[in-house]
Amino acid sequence: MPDNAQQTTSSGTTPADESPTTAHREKGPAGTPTHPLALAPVKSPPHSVDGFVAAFLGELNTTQGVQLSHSSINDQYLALAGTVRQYLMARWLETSRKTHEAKAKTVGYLSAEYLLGRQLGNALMASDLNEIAEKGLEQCGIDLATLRSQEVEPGLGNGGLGRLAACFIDSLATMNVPCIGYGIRYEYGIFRQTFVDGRQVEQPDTWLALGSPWEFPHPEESVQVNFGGHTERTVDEDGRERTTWVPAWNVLGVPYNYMVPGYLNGRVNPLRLWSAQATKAFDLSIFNAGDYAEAVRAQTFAENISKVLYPEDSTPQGKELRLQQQYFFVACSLRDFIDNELEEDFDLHNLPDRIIFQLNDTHPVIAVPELMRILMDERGFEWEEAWEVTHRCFAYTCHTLLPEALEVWSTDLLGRLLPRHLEIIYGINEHFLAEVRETFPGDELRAGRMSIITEYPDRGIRMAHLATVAATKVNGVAELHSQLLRDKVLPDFSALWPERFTNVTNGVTPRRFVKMANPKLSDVITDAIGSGWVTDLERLKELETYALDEDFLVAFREAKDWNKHRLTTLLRTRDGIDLPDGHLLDVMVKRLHEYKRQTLKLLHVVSLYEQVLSGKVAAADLTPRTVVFGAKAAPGYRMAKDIIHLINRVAHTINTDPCVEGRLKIAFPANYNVTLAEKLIPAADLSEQISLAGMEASGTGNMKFALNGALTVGTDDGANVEIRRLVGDENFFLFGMSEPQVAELGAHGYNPGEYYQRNASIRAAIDLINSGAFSDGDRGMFDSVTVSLTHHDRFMVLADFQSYVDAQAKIEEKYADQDAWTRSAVLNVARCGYFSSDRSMRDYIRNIWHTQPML
Ligand code: NBG
Repeated sequence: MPDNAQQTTSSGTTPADESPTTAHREKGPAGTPTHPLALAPVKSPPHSVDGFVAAFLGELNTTQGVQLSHSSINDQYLALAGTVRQYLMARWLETSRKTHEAKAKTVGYLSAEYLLGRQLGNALMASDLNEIAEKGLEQCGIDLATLRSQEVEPGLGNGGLGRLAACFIDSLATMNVPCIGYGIRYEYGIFRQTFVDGRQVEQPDTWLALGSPWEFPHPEESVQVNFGGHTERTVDEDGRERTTWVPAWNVLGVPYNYMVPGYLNGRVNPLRLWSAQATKAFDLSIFNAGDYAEAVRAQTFAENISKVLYPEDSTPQGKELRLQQQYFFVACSLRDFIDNELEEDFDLHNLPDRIIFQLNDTHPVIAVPELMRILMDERGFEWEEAWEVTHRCFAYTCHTLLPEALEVWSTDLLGRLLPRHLEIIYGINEHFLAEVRETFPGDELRAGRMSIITEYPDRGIRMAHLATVAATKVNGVAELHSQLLRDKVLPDFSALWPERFTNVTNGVTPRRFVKMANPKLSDVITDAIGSGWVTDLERLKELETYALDEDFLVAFREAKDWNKHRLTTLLRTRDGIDLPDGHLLDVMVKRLHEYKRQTLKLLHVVSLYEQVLSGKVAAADLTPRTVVFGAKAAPGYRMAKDIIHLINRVAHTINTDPCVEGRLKIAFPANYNVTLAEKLIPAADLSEQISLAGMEASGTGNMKFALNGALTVGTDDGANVEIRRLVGDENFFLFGMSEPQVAELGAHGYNPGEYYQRNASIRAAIDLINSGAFSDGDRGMFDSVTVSLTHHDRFMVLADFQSYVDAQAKIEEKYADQDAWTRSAVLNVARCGYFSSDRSMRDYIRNIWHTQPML
């Protein structure tokens, strides 16, 4: 806590004599407008080239303060964004008015991450402005594509979990479902990755540096968030015991609203991201005493809360700041919903009729005790009443199976930061364990296993248990994952409450990841079956008959070639990488993690190379192949960084060795992000989804590839299982152990050394790495990786190696028959309509949220 932090009252208001820096928004109409224009609906500029140009020039002149002739590209980009905003604005205001009027039940999506990707393209598409903008800008001598590439994407997430949140809010807007996305406006998003001598170096992501035209700050709607202090018991006028939290310090949460436009449907939902500020931006007393540095320190302390996204996605970082972030954004969000979205006299007993908060993993779970606190301490609810409401207001999605990724907060830390919440969590646990003991009398071992509190290694709160106890529904993100969640991660809970557990298989938005990312394929599809698939993806089924239509296959292949060409151009300018023509484009893009097994892909490449070096195979007999990697490693994850280094060193050696020139290449463009994904995925022939079975909760990249006409080589893991079932065995390359086989091997003791000894290709590939062939003769450089693979690898790479190599041989055989390959690719597209996030949203609505689309 900063020394000069401000004491606050428990109700979250600033004491009157310390004038707040912000004031709450007045409720209700600001006054009675008399001017007729103020009464008329908000107008968009005309939907025409002229209307667009006028609005654009207006933005340039009045917002950017420049003339076209003297404008920079950034000016033009900002003016274009401003223009598109003008078109969306009327719809946004109208959506908000209608939603309030209808008192519709809203989805409050609570997520610490939103990996949004660039906004401009999506906004243009959603408001049907692409052509108009292109023509209008052309008349001003401006190229739309240049302005598009000026945008720095908001990378406010690490990987799949954050991107899923972005897909879900897109779908809800498109389906006309009221939703507020709540999250954090990180000043620095996911780091920018560069490579120096093949090693990952992280640069800060200064995504706000050139201005952020998509956000609307509302400092006047700031919310105060309290931390620290202690609790006091008092007796109220009715003689009931009450608890008051007397916090020690506070910060302000400033909301920044983002538009989430539905696709061509007139709806624009809000995404509300919170930014932390010092309660008093400038502490006058300290300043007057001459301690300017101390005043600024207090400010920095507060602003740190929303400063950076934690660059982790599957291991918790027991960092106090992270817990501060979590509480910060949910406290802001609950207060915002209750104070600003509900009527003033709203009876909070009915809160579940108006909101369902979806907990995106455990990061927002502290919202549970926060709602209990609000209801009991601020609104006078009794425990049972408060619990009844709280329970019905939350649902929880788990996104992992890795035990180390399940968050546990030490009670010391939590008690210091949020003393009242810790008391409430203890209370929840007490009530919960009473229920367990009633259902399973005498089973103390079970009670211990289920307790929200763990005693080992230190006393801590198991956030997944808290979430499961609180939520109306708990879901995994693919069928296999949901089953393992029930059977292996939370079996005692599913025995107690079987009906609470459900599955919702993930999905991806077809707007961004097919229509926008792959315009050529989209045209081919639309020419064949009409444009309805964009919002009704199951209609892709109608493409099945086209898998035998020669003209269609040609058009389909042309689209793929066009995408490859586009990627080639991009990588040449972006990274100085040359993609050879005519190669099988074999793509593995995702976070770098041992369980995802980038090393398996790399060993395959090393093995191919070794066979040529040793003369076992003639280079001319290799299927020409370029393997593309894209991956960031969490900065503190040593092994992941070593693997990146190894990939880059192998790439350097192979790419410069004439003996495999034109046959084998590795491309590893740095800084894989949504923007790059949109170019890479449509170009891919082969999608690598090769995690150890039972480790990848779902995967969503796998869906994007299949929908863009790549064939998958994959294990029976996550959503791969469902993809394979839908596309058919003959259109999917399955390899490796199944989850039960993995479990069995684990139970018997996995001994990678045996595989190394028995399998000559494995031995040759590993030995080649150990020989220093990729490290200028330095034999020890990659010991960390090879020792792990051959001695104690939790993710059993060597056990699946031979099966993977066999699958690759089948892939090459099929690829040699381009017609057969293309037919399979078409069938992948045709049969993957299920993986639209619109379908995921329908599942959530039907089984979990019980909300309604608005008419
Ligand atoms: C990730 C899983 C993926 C899954 C996404 C979205 C986390 C903690 N989990 O398999 O690893 O597709 O969540 O559900 O980021």
